[in-house]
Amino acid sequence: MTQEKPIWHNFNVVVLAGGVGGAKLADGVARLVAPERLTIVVNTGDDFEHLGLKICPDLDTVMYTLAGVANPETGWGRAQESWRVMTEVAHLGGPDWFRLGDLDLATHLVRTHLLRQGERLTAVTRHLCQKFNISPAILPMSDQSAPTMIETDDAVLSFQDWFVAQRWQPSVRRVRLPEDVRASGAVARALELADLVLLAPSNPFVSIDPILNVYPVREMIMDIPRAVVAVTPIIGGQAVKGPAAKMMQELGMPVTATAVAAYYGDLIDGFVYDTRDEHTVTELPVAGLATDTWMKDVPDRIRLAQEVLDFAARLATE
Ligand code: FO1
Repeated sequence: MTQEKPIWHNFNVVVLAGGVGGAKLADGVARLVAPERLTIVVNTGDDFEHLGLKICPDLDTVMYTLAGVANPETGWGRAQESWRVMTEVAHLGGPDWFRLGDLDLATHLVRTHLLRQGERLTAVTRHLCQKFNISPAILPMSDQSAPTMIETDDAVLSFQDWFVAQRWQPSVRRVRLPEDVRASGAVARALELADLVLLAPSNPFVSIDPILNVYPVREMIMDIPRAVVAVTPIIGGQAVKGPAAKMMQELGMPVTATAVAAYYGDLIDGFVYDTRDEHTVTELPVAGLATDTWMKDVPDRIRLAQEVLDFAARLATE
């Protein structure tokens, strides 16, 4: 008996992802969907220049996670890392608040080198992914710089200043996204062909919104795919890691999965939330799937990806 092909077998899938949580679901999807049918569009609002290097944290987190070389404790940076350069940078009085390991530095050096030669970020990312033997397309949301700024009670902070230097403690009044950023041609083409779009369990405000803010991503997602499904970043009223829950409070939202679904509004056809939150999910504005959304290991990533793809494909073929 041949293995029954899943209904999404011939679907083109686009995943919108930001940091660690998004990378884990993207990894699960990449283990199930044929590489030529999968595109991962990644937030670059966290990118910044540091020590003369162009740092792209979310692109690197997705790339390292799919390559199986991400640091398992932090989720960002490399596994089996060493810190000789950063230690010496500190001895020489350089900035060491943003921790760059020796292996990770190689990525930033090569990326910066290729960008200085005039290559676009999309091509540089493709080059790096080839070196890491990653087959699905990992695309920056844009080839333009699109810095996310964080408006707090006292100041407007750059993203990494707020997130790392100040450990995301200053309360957020507003997330400021740039006005005039355009999607790359590769992102537009992927969305034109998309049957399913998955919003990964990333921070809605600083990982997913920056991607939707790039013209014309939101408009294309409203029009084209047969189903759009978001996965909750909130489990049991908490964020798995990072500032999502704290930001929801500061932005005046209830810290619930339902509030995330309502936030995405009519952009999505379906919402995947955690069974731990089932008791709080009353009337959901879209189709809902309750499951264990906590990805502790690779089998979890694959299981969740399978359930999300099945759910999205059912919505697309109803
Ligand atoms: N996050 C931290 O909290 N502290 C760090 O020192 C740090 C270094 C770092 C280096 C490379 C990289 O790709 C990510 C790094 N991150 C660090 C995480 C990063 O700030 C976040 O991953 C994203 O910007 C938000 O998802």
